[in-house]
Amino acid sequence: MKKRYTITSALPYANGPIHIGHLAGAYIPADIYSRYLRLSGHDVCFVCGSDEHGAAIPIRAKKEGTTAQNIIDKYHFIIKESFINFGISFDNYSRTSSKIHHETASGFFKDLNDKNIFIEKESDQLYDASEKQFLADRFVEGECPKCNFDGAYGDQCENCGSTLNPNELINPRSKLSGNKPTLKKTKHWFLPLNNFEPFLKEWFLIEKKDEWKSNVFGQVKSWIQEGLKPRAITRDLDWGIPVPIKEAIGKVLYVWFDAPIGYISATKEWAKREKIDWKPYWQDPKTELVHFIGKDNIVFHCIIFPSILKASNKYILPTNVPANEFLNLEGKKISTSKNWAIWLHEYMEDFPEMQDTLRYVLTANAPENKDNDFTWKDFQAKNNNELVAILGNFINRVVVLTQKYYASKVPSIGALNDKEQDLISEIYSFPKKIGDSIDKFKFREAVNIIIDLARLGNKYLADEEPWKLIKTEDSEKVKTIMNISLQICGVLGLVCEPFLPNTSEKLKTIFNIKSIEWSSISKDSPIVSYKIEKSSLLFRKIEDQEIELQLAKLNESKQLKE
Ligand code: B3M
Ligand code: ZN
Repeated sequence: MKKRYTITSALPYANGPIHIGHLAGAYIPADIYSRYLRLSGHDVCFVCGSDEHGAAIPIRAKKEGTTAQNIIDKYHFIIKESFINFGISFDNYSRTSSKIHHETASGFFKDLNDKNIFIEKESDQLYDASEKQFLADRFVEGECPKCNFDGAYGDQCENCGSTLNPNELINPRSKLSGNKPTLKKTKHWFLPLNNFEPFLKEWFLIEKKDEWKSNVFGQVKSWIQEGLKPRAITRDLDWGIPVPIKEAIGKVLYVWFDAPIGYISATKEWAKREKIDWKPYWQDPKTELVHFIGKDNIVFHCIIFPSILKASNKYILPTNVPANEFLNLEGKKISTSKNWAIWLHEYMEDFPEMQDTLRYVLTANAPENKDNDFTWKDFQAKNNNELVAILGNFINRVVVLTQKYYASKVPSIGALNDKEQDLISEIYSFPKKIGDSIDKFKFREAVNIIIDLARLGNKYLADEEPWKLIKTEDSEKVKTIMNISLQICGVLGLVCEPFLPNTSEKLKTIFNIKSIEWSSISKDSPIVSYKIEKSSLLFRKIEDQEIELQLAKLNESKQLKE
């Protein structure tokens, strides 16, 4: 049955470029999923955009001696370009500084305020007297009350993942001046999450129990069971979306209130461009809403945003939030501040034309259920031993033999014996197997199945030895062997599209085939053309030297920061 899907990837903060951890966590899986659903004939809207509010942006501006506006303008385009380079097929990549987003987010606030959902409260907040500024979220740092990590932010500890209130930090210090903050009274609007507990228990704990990934379910369950507290959704800041009521002049919406609404704004912007109605994508209960995020964003997507959507009374709730764990790099946590990262724009310079290799490695090694490690050695091994030696090698052999024996014309298939009949059935069972894994968000498993199909092809050629047979009186049989091998290449070309889009394009050109709907890939209409084209290089070997260079670069850039 054809369905409508709204798919989102976490909005990256426009305060720096993006690295492999981002790509592995929220963008590649979402892209695989979206491409697969489109190929399956579903109606898909896949959106994202830059998150341009929040404290991190003015802090970065201060550090670089520039304005917040300059920061977002610079990084929005750098990030957008990285996504284009790596083939992330967003239907729209928007930004939260857009007019449509300001209107949409203010509209949500006004609507919920009119419905008396919020509570207003005066409280003591950390204040930097020398900078004359309240210190929420990332403006303040200190020791985490839960794990004692000294470097927790006012809203979250990145070491243990706890969500925090700035007042809970031990020995807080201002990120603006380094001074010890004082306390000052201020009024804020709160979302009383405690009121949403019955809803969350019903919707989440009961309905989602068996469907969601266990790492996500476990985290959300423990938050709900610990008991939820009201959460401030306004801030005393001069960067953000002004709170649209007169009692709150000078205050802005909390970035985590407006950012997820950015998914809706991005959909509106897209629908306007496409001249279609955006509403079914967010308001039709038959639409599936799927959020792809990293594990540090779980609470916002599984508790806070669903509560906001529920309160609005018009919107659908997420069908699933297949959050990933973290990707480490060479055994250590990826860190922007320590420059322990592989930046996508730098990867592009060192490995041009090798985007699919990185997509492949990050998928085969995705931190789906637990944190995982990226190492340059493993990157090299996966490229050389899997993409080059298995997939590339099989394709190359088939192309070369077809050229040599049949001048690039596809030979016709003869009468099939039982073994060959079984083989054909097996080949055409792959798309379904791969699709089933994607449906379950098991992208590692899915990409491994693709390599298995290429393995099957290599084994077939090794077993049949057409290069020997061609010299005997059985040479007619070689036609069948090559025809079947060409069908394997054709199926590979189609099923690798969600994972390796560039490779898929090349394979479709070489084998003269067109994309067809995923479920129509069947032995009844064999995936072969009447001739093949000249081959282009699919994958190249990565030398030891290149890897040593990358390792040296990583250690060097880290030392520069220290
Ligand atoms: N910008 C946080 C992050 O990059 C945030 C995601 C927003 S998703 C609505 O971790
Ligand atoms: Zn902690």
